[in-house]
Amino acid sequence: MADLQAIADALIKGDRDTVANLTKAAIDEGMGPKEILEQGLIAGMSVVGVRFKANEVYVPEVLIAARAMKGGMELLEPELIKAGVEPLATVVLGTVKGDLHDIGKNLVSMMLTGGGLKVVDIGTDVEAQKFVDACKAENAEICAMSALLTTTMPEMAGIVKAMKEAGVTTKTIIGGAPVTQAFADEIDADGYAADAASAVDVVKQLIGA
Ligand code: B1M
Repeated sequence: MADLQAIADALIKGDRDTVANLTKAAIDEGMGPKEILEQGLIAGMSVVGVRFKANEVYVPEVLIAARAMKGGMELLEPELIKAGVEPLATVVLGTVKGDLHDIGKNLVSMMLTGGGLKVVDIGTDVEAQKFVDACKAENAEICAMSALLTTTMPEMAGIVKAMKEAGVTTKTIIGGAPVTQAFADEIDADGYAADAASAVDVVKQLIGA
C-alpha cells in the first residue's frame, strides 16, 4: 500500500527522487491522483509553508521542496488530466511594470502551485494592460501582483483600476517587501500577503476554498 505520508515527508526534506519514486508507486498501485496530490504532495508543501512563515526554514529549503514537488507533479499531471481533476482556481501572477525582481514572485508561484492552484506566470516588468488581458484570457479567479520597489508599488493601483475599468471581476492580491495591508486597503486590492505561504491562505480565502 502506497504511503502518502512518506511522500509528504520526502517532499519536506526536498528529496526529489524519493518523491518521484513513491508517487510512481502510488500511481502504479492504482491510487487516485487527487488523493496522491492532496494527501501527499500538497500536504508536504503545506508543512513547508507553515515552517517558512514561522522562520523555521528559509528560501533555499522552499526552493528544494518545490523542486521535489515538481518531481512528483511531472508524473501526476497526466493522471490528473485523465481523471478530470481541476485545479482549485487560476491565478495570473506577475511583477509589476518597472520592476525586475522575481525571486519572491517565483516563491509565491511555487507555494500557490503547491497549494493546488494553477499559476499563469506572466513574468516581470508587466504593464497593467497585460495583467488585464491575461486575466480575461485565462478566465482567472485571482490576479496576483508583486513589487519590490517603493517606486513601482503605485503600478499596483493602476492595475486594480484598469481591472475595474475593463469590467474584469478577477480578485486582486498584492505583495512584496515594501507592500503593506494599509497600502492594499488604500488602492482597494482584495487581498494582501506578507509572504509566499500566506499568499496561499489569502488566495484560498478569496476563492472561498
Ligand atoms: Co534590488 N532592491 N534593485 N535587485 N534587491 C531591493 C528590493 C532593495 C530593498 C535593496 C536595498 O536597497 N536595500 C532596494 C529597494 C528599495 C526600495 O525601493 N524600497 C532595491 C533596489 C533599489 C534595486 C535597484 C533600483 C538597484 C539599482 O539598480 N540602483 C534595481 C532595480 C531593478 C528593477 O527592478 N528595475 C535592483 C536590482 C536588483 C537585482 C536585479 C540585482 C536583484 C534582483 C534579481 C531577481 O529578482 N531576479 C536584486 C535583489 C536580489 C534585491 C534584494 C537584495 C533581494 C530581493 C529578494 O529577492 N529577496 C533586495 C534587498 C533585500 O530584500 N534584502 C533588493 C528574497 C525574496 C524571497 O523576498 O522578494 O521580498 P521578496 O519576496 C517575499 C515577500 O516580499 C513576499 O513573498 C516572498 C517570500 O516570502 N512576496 C509576495 C513577494 N511578492 C509577493 C506577492 C504576493 C504575496 C507575497 O502576492 C501576489
